[in-house]
Amino acid sequence: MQNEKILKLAESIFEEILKVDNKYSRRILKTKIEKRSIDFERHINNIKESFQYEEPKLLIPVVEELEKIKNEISILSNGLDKPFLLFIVGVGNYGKSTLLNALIEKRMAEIDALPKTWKIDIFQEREKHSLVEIKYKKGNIDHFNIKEAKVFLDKEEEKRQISEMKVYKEFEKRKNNLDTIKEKEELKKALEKNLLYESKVIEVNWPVDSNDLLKNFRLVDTPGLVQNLLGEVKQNVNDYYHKADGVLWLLDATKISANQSKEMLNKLNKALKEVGGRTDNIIAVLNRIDLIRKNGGETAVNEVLDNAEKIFGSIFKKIIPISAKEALDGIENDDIDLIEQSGIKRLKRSIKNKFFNKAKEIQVESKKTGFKQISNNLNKYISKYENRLNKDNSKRIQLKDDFNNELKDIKKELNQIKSSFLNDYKRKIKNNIESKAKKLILEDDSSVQKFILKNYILEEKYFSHQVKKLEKNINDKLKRFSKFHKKRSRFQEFEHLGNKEIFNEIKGEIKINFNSDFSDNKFNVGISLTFASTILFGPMGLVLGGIASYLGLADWIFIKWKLPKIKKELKDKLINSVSEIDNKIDKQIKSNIKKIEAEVNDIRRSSFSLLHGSPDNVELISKELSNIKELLNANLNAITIKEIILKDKIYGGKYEL
Ligand SMILES: Nc1nc2c(ncn2[C@@H]2O[C@H](COP(=O)(O)OP(=O)(O)OP(=O)(O)O)[C@@H](O)[C@H]2O)c(=O)[nH]1
Ligand SMILES: [Mg+2]
Repeated sequence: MQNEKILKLAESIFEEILKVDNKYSRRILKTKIEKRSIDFERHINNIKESFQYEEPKLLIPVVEELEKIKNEISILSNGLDKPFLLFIVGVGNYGKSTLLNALIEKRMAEIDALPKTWKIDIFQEREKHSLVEIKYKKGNIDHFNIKEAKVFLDKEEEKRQISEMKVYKEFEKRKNNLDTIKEKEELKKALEKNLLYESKVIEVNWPVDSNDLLKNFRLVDTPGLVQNLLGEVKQNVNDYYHKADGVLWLLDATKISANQSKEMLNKLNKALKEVGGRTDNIIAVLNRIDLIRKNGGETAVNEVLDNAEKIFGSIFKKIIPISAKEALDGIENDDIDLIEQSGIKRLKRSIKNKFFNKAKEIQVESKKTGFKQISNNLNKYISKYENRLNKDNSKRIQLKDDFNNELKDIKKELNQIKSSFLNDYKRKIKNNIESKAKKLILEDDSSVQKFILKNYILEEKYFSHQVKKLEKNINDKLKRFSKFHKKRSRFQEFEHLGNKEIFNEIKGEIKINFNSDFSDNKFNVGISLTFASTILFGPMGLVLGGIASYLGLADWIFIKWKLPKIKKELKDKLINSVSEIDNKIDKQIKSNIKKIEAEVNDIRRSSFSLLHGSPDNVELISKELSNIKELLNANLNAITIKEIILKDKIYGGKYEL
């Protein structure tokens, strides 16, 4: 009891220390994030090492995403040493870029430009040099001068747009050949995956001449609602919001309408929820106030502001009305009155008041939230892949079991078919020998003998026909079996699109082209050939040679003494031949089945490997993914007394306060 009390007291004292000394908590947070980043990398490398020689189509993007996130985590942690990162966010084209330009006092962010979703642009105080810094997903960095950077980024954007167009065109061209919505969705995904240009750039840092604000803040322009060519409206805020220390949330004054208040609030709540629901680091900005003023003067301005506060007051404590356009125009034309009227000064004051004094504290909190958000997103991403991996892996095991069982069954079935045919044949021929051998030996013309043997005893024509039927039956069964198992054993990235012809056409999509109808194999158990050579032209025929020497003997001796011998000879030959045939056919069936077995096993294994890497590594990959999830989920909160006591254990003894 006593101990617990002391522990609690110490803990609360420590929390106090953390509150007082921000630097301290930043260091702890940094150390924690960095340590996690190292572990993270180790797990990623373990996964990567498992598929050195393969390029598993579904796993590679996971690894790439993990690497990107690892890089983002380190950007996040490094951000703790940098000026406060202020994002300008808004779900429509409400003037974000215009406001950014007004705040940096220079027209740098493009106004009325197509929003770019694939990177974030950070505007910050010019340091020693004025080079633009471009950061890539993998963590590497390039430096360009402003002109070069613009050319480079424009090219990236152009590639993106051309590829979007391509996706759109291909989709339009192919969609009508598909029946279900799922197929269409998969086609979209397949086309995007194969044709969409993904820039490697994730962040661009633009150097700007310093001003009051930029001494302490870095500003970020973001795209608003984005509608892509396939008609999907996407709000990508979630992709970058975790990076923000603070946010200017733009609202459009011309869109504030008291009778749509519920709808507007719901929309905003939805957007906020997507970015973690945090509002304490947001300043709400009501833009385009000049248009309201122009139409209705100050009364209208006050009314709109009142309405905005009524609608959003539960979320934003304060809403600041401005005209970004007037601010920018004022700055560019040195029009002090216009600047004054625009409201930008008040906004700047609010930014300073809200963020400046507590900047470091807010930053620590924001980075923690950011880390949580990254973790949540990545968790979802990993879980989605894990589900697919588990599903495919169980399917693989099930397929293998099923196939092995069915192999036994088909072997048995073919064996039965073959045996029953040969048994019937034996019985029938034995009867023929019994009833017709006499006729054979009473004939002295060898060509007639041959005729009798062929047509009456061996019933050559009839059995040739029967054998052909048998052969076809067995071949067909093998073919069907092979086709069925090859087809179902193949794993495919896009399950619904299946083997649709349309999909195979997508360039570069299928590297190993499994024959699409799986009927390449011509099975041949070679029964008719084996049969003909062994029975019809073989040993049975040789018996005829022996018959000739009996000629000339008295009929009664011949019949009484020789006939049984001939019969026995024929029957023996028959039994031998049939068992020889039996063996030969058996061998043929077995070798065909073995071939099917090898092919099916190969299709199952290699198509699985194409998606997930070798089946032997599934366990390792699952383990590493859950390690990563665990790492992400672990609490990042400020250090607790427990952690201090156990610091050697937790930080491997290297941790220093
Ligand atoms: N009247 C008026 N127009 C504005 C104001 N702010 C921006 N605009 C205009 O609104 C249009 C869109 O402005 P942007 O700054 O490009 O808007 P954005 O939010 O960056 O848009 P996206 O990047 O497309 O999401 C431009 O034509 C601006 O001139 C304002 O305060 N008043
Ligand atoms: Mg913009």
